[in-house]
Amino acid sequence: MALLTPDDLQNMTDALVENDNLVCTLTGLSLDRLCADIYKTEKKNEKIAIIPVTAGCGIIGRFSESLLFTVQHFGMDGFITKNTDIAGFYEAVTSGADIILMADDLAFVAYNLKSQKIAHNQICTGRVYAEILCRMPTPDAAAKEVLVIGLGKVGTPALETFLDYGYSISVFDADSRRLNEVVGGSGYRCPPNSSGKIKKYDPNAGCKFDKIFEATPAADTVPECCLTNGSVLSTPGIPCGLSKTLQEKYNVKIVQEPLGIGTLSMLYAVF
Ligand code: NAD
Ligand code: 2YG
Ligand code: MG
Repeated sequence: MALLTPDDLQNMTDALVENDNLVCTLTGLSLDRLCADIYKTEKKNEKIAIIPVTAGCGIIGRFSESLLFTVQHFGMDGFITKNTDIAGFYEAVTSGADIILMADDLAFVAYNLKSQKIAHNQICTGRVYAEILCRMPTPDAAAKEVLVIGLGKVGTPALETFLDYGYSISVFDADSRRLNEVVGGSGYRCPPNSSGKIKKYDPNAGCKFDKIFEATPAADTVPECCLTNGSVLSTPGIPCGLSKTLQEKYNVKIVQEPLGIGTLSMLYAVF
């Protein structure tokens, strides 16, 4: 998994605020209300402990601080434990935390100590970025088309959301084995493709997409031929898959932020 760097998080506070405004313009809901509606949950003054974890590649500068900003920005009570790892877990529990947030190199989870609900960042991130596109008004039902680029641990759960909303999904992944698995409806976490709703993206077919989802660790993954004026790109992928030149040429609106949107989705999943 590509790990975040302190540089990725340098502007996350501004990015979270800007993305909240953009999501509100696109969907009519703030991120907070959107997540409440996705999971049908509400916050109830939960105390959220953020535990820095030293395992593997260790503490990432600005990671815990960005989580705390997210928690407080959306009106929740949070703190970063003074201790790390297991001592941090003990501190969180004995300080009366209701929910803990913690990440090592393989998993970033939210765990509700009272209800025992648990949420995984990759699943919740895929879901919320997909929901943003699904909740944008579509002129007619027949036009429920989306292009999904990147079919990994974030892109795959997004497919389920698009299927739930009745989308026809064009997919692309640089790994042809993964692409074939997903189109065939088999393999790791693949939603069944029984109704033929998931097809390979064919760049030669001339299809343009108003809605594009991207979750890859690569740049320049969104090809010019899929863009139309005013396309919306909802992308957790870091770095951004769309070049500045193409963004400006097609007036593409981009929902992208490195940590906070996915974290809010995780919290509502465990409220
Ligand atoms: P992953 O490795 O599980 O999946 C990435 C997929 O992208 C793979 O299937 C890979 O074959 C494909 N891919 C790689 N290069 C490609 C290219 N040039 N064109 C098309 N497909 C390509 O990774 P993941 O866990 O799904 O994460 C995807 C991205 O999302 C990463 O950049 C990760 O850091 C980021 N991420 C962001 C957030 C957030 O909150 N913004 C949260 C989680 C993950
Ligand atoms: O506590 C710390 O500071 C570190 N142990 C955090 C490690 C997080 C590693 N995970 C990632 O970098 C991400 N790919 C997952 C975070 C989701 C947002 N992109
Ligand atoms: Mg990318």
